[in-house]
Amino acid sequence: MDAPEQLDDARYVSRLTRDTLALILAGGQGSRLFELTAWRAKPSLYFGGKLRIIDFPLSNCVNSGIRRIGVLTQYKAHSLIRHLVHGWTALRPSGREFVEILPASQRIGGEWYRGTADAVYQNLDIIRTHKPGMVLILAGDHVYKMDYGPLLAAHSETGADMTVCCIEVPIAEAAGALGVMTVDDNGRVIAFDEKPENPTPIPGQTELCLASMGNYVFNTDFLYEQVIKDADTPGTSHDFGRDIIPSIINKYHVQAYPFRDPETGQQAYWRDVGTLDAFWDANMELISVTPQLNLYDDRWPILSTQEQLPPAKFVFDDPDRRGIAIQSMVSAGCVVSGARVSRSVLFSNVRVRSYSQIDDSVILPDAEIGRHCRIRRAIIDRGAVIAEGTEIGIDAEADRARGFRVTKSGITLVTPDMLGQHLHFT
Ligand code: ADQ
Ligand code: ADP
Repeated sequence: MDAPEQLDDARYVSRLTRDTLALILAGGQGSRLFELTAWRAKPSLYFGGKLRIIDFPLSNCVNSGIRRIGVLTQYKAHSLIRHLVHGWTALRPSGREFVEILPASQRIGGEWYRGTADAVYQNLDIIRTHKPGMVLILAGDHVYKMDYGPLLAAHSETGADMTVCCIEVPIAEAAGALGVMTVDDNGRVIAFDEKPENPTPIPGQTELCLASMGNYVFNTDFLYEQVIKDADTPGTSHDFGRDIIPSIINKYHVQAYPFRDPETGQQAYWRDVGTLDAFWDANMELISVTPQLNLYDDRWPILSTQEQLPPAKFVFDDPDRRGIAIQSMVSAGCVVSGARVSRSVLFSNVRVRSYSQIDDSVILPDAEIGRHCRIRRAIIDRGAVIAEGTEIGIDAEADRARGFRVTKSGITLVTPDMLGQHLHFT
């Protein structure tokens, strides 16, 4: 018979979540999002009408019972830090419960974070003060709902030194974009290639490979050893996927944890909104009748910081000027007056004026659409003021000629910079 103390450890996931420190890596650039990340880091990108991408890993932590969280920031962090300070860092801060911002600040030597492993290395003294039993390292730039409890339980049960979360993805999607692994019959990682051009398929499958989600569990002492060793190794890029995982799989126990939908056991929802098309698609998916990502599930709420705003308003004062939105998500503070919005996502405080029509578009907060505009298949960035009579997404060549960015699949991005406008803060 096990001693009661041991039984507790084995049985209660909450023991593990309480003993874990989560570090969310939020310093990445997101260069394939072009002007949408010209002034903000990818984790700070807006998503789903009310949220920012960082709200997903943060909410996942809180919902999983992990209440000690550090967010590592670097690239264009102003909007991200503002969001964290307004909403997250105020969450009952205490020694056992906090969201702490860990910006690159040349705390060791004169370098900014040289890579993901270096970002952790440069905060080792801070991590040590929290004395976690395990460290959960999370990418800050993916949209998904995941209970990290079963992951920590699996890590602890397999006795691994490190566990890598993985998901089955089409080979074409992973090629050059994601870390790809091969596992043995026990789920132990036996090969790992960072962003290979020709990913190794899952045995017996030709189309799918096992990709890393960029989420890792480490036993704390093992993490310390590895990042210290990496910091002193010449020629490394100080990256978990590129350097650390490939260097340890033969010597240590690295386990894969397949992320599946807990209810169906099938492929879970996980999106890397790394391109403008993926960003547009992922937002558009939400307006379908039953999207795979349910934002209305109060058992797993995605928390965020919200301004106090009045309700969305639809002004309909004359049969020619019907202010309506159909098959759309419209956030608080919006006013759709005498205009028609369909299959679109309107973030907070958007104004749409009379005789305009918006279809299949994602309109970020504070944008203003003047009268007689026609907008389709577009992303309008925060605060952009679209002048009366503007057409966007109708003629790609005309859009490009005006300096807008049109993707291969025909999504048009318009930002305040492209319109020669300076952001004003509301
Ligand atoms: P990428 O996402 O391409 O691949 P990377 O650019 O290192 O890897 O970003 C990982 C995370 O760290 C992101 O959330 C990013 O914001 C953040 N980040 C990047 N550089 C940082 C820095 N200097 N300081 C702080 N944070 C930083 C990784 C893995 C792959 C895996 C994919 C899944 O390397 O193996 O498949 O994530 O998307
Ligand atoms: P978000 O919309 O993500 O909240 P912010 O509006 O907070 O982003 O802007 C992010 C940062 O980028 C701020 O520091 C802001 O001053 C800066 N910024 C945005 N647009 C411009 C611009 N055109 N020129 C200079 N700085 C800009």
